[in-house]
Amino acid sequence: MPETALHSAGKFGDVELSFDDFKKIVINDYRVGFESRQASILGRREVLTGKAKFGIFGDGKEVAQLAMAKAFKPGDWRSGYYRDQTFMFATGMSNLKEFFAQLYATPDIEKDPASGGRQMNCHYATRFVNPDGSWVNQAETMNCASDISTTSGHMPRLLGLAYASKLYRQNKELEYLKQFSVNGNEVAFGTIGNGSTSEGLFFETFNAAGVLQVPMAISIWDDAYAISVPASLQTTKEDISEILKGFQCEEGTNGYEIFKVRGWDYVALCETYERAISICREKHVPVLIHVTEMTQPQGHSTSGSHERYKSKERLAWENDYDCLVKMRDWMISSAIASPEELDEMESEAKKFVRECQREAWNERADEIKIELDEAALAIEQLAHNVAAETELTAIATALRSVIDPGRNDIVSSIRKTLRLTVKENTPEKQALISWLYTENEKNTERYNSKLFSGTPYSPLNVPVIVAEYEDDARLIDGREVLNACFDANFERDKSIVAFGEDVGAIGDVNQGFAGLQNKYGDLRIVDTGIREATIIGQGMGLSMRGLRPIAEIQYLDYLIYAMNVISDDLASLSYRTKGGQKAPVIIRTRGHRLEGIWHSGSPMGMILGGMRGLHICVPRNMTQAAGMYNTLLRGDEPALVIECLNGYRLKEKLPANVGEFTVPLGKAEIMREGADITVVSYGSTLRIVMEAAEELEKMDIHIEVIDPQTLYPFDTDNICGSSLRKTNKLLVIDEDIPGSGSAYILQRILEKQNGYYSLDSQPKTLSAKDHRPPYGSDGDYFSKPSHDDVIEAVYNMMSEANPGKYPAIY
Ligand SMILES: Cc1ncc(C[n+]2csc(CCOP(=O)(O)OP(=O)(O)O)c2C)c(N)n1
Ligand SMILES: [Mg+2]
Repeated sequence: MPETALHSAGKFGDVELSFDDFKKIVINDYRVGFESRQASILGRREVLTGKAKFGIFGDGKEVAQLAMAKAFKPGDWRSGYYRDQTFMFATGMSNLKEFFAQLYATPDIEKDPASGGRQMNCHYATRFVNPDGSWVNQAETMNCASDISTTSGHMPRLLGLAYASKLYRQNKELEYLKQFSVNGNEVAFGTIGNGSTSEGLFFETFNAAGVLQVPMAISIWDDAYAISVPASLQTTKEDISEILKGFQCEEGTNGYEIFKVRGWDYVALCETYERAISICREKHVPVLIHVTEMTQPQGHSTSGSHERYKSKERLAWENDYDCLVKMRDWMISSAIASPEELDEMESEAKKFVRECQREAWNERADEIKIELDEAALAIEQLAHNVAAETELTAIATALRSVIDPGRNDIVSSIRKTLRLTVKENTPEKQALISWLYTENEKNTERYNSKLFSGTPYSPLNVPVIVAEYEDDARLIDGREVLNACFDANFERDKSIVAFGEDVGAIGDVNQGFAGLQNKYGDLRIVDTGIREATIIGQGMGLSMRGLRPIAEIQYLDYLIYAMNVISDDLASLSYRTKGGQKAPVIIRTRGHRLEGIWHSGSPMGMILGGMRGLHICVPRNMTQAAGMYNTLLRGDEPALVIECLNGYRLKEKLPANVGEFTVPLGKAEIMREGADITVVSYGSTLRIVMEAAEELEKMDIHIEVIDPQTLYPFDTDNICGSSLRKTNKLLVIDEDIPGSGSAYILQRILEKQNGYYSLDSQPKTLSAKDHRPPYGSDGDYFSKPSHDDVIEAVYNMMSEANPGKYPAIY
């Protein structure tokens, strides 16, 4: 096993301790570690006996986490993965009862504050949004960003959490934000498994933090495996800190301090963490702590057993080098505790863990039992007066005899009962239906709520302020409207920052930020490397710590490089914490149509399918975009704004209140009235539709053009559905592939807005071709909806309805 220490370890703690105090600390540490191990063992048993569905635990990783917890202070952050229960217990950010409540999927934030029963076990979070939507004082609390299951997916946000401390330390204008930082003295702690360092997100984050020099401390828990795949197939030289040596700071360079330490060596671990974290905290130098020789006493998870793929020798080694066994041996040989003392403490700890487990189980089971009894009784009462008495009695009996029942058993039994009594109508049945409605409401809150934070600070509650124009308002390039909007907002709110590729010195590739870095400084408007995933992570982390980032993705086509972070982490944050965390980052990008295969994308279907949990804004011009930024920067929910790539040089009038007027989200606008066909379009195609409308007018066809402006939320006042009541015909035009963004719009209008009932002909869509558009004007013409395509699509619908008046063109 590798064991070279790149840094020799320092002394144990700053404060001089008596041997008795020292003993107490160590014994307490061991107790926390031992309880954590018991929780893993018991947790696994609960899954194998069917009380919980899946289990993944931190056994074999306890001792390093005890050491890490010693270096963790109020104000600090953790962004980690599913092995960290010991750290969470040791810091007090979680406890055994919450551990079991989550294992049992208890849908209650009092019992599982991390996720309200939504996440698998060992997925941690602290709650930093109060129920009224305000922030808790993060400078005083220990903070844990919500875990996700996708390995390494939590790395990009770690960068942002660390970067916030850099901004809080270096930008004196932020001193008023006292509840988020004390002079940037916080460290963002990351943990990751050895196997997961093979992911691109790990390397992207690692490099970016080295460039930015932020207080980020990454611990790699190295157990030499990633499920069944050994280090030889994961990591060059089978040693991650060895290959990252080039990142080591040298005289006069930026970079990392890199440490390597064995996962069973309590003393070395405490010394290493103390030393590493003080460098990180004081100097804002990122550190890597590679913890080797870790084990997995129970294997990877409850899904399989490691005996299948680990050799006998490896398994024997894991037994011998179990970190708790080694710590125990060391405590005895150093006269810290006798075997008898430890035996006694261990047996008490076992009892305590068992009690916590029972309480967590009983609290959940008792609640369900009450509901189940009510439901079964209501079914039995209904059974007496209906034809299907025997079947209903059987349903009630079956429900009462379910072992470890869930709410699905209850609700499903009621729904089946209602199907069997579809032709009956008795007071008992009405009672059952109303019971179901009441429970459904509670279950919706338990299982379906908080996709968005939905607080009083939501952008949906931002007051509408209309754009005002002076009589002699200047006609300027669209990009200048945006530039004026950003300028006003940067002036107004010191917590706003913007960053991305080419955003700083040149003010973005289309000059929306031109001149603003000079005016507001390079802590507020700044260039980044080419690293889309961590640009989003950077935004996420900053926004979780009270700053207002605009994270720029240079072109919409490159959003794919950040989709994993946006979809897995950002979009699910509010939902998976049941509103306990929020990250109001604004993602700015530009797209739809310019040139060639990778600069003309309009993958709205991908976005709508993968980013539920963000507002999706598709402004038709830069003035509307500015109004949306004004709204979003005053709200507290994440959003994507897609500017029209071909619109920056088109002339627009400058509103007098360019930094103040707001465009409300979800409000569609009728761009042109007409009685023949409702045409719904957005973004770059909208202009083509408006031009086509002129020519169609000459052909005696009057289209009503509607711009939904935002795709999520979509037309909350049913403007599209109402328009259909007049025109009875619907055409949706966009430049995504067929059946993608346009299919979503159809679903909203036909199903949600009941538009189907107003139609007198088949609803149609006009989209781009199935492939991406080739380079050049011809490529565009033959791939994306053109002026001609729009006219013909509209005309053909009219022709189909009235061929006499509108004969086929060709
Ligand atoms: C992106 C992604 N790919 C694959 C998985 C499936 N998976 C879950 S854990 C795991 C192994 C992780 O190994 P390692 O990083 O070494 O952590 P360990 O479990 O050994 O502590 C894999 C492949 C996942 N959750 N996410
Ligand atoms: Mg591993």
